[in-house]
Amino acid sequence: DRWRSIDRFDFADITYHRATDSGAVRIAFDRPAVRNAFRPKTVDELATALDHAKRQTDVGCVLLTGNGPSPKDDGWAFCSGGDQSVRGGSGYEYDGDEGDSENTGRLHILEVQRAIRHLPKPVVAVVPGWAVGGGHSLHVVCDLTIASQDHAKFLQTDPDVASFDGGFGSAYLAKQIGQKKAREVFFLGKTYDADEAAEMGMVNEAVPHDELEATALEWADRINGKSPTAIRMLKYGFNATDDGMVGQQVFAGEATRLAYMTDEAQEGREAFMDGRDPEFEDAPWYY
Ligand code: 1HA
Repeated sequence: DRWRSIDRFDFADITYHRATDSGAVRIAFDRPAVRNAFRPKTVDELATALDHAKRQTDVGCVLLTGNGPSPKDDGWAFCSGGDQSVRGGSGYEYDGDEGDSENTGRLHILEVQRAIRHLPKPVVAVVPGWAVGGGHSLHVVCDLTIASQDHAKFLQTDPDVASFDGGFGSAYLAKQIGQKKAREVFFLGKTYDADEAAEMGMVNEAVPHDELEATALEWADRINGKSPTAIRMLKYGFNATDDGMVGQQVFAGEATRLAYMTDEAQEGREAFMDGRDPEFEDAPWYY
């Protein structure tokens, strides 16, 4: 009862909730029978929910998780990556007439990775069970990860199914846990529990399963208690060194927003609108 459903989107593959008493939203994969594998429709819905969450100026934290347990065998999952049953010749395909009219194979979970990366607020991966393949990469790209000590399992199967996330899923993982360990994750395909993943540095905290969501909400509350501008600038600052010109662009965009709030910026705009030369004499050259 700390959550109310956001029903306006009529999602089928995810659930989307807003905390009743804080600025947190909860986006959850809702395909527990297939360990929360994503198909193109799932990815579209995720993108829509993330975009909505981005636009809520009173929301400071997104919790990304997986619903469970599975009705089949009570198994828990965060996400098991791309749904292999709809993988076609060039990517993951819509069934029936949903989605693209051309219905080319899609790999647009990468767009969701970028949405998470660029979201102007922290995204916390809340991992109740399996985080596998493209699901593992999603937790990697999230700002923080909290995992169930009882059920969370981290596994990279990409090379088993002839797939590879050569971007955030591997290269950014190496920044988190080191090159040797990241190569072990992909090349050996071992399974790690929450405590091992925390020890490696790709999970922030392992907690008992029944404390997982409460702890995640507590983290969201902590984040929501901080300065939105400071958190946003920090997130983009952390990203910038790894994101090249795009990282600089995103960070600089926020600097531009701050600059727009100054008297100088008002004067620049007003001078143009008045058809006169701008007067910046009163603007200090800060040092
Ligand atoms: O790498 C990428 C990409 C890279 C670049 C750009 C885009 C990318 C997009 C996607 C991906 C990928 O995600 S590739 C990696 C795809 N995922 C996998 O290879 C994981 C496949 N699943 C498993 O290895 C295992 O199922 C598991 C470790 C997650 C769980 O094992 P467990 O607990 O023994 O359960 P299991 O019995 O295997 O699974 C339960 C049910 O869920 C099974 O169905 P059932 O027999 O009950 O009918 C199983 O088939 C189904 N299932 C699990 N994972 C998937 C799945 N069905 C479809 N796709 C899945 N990924």
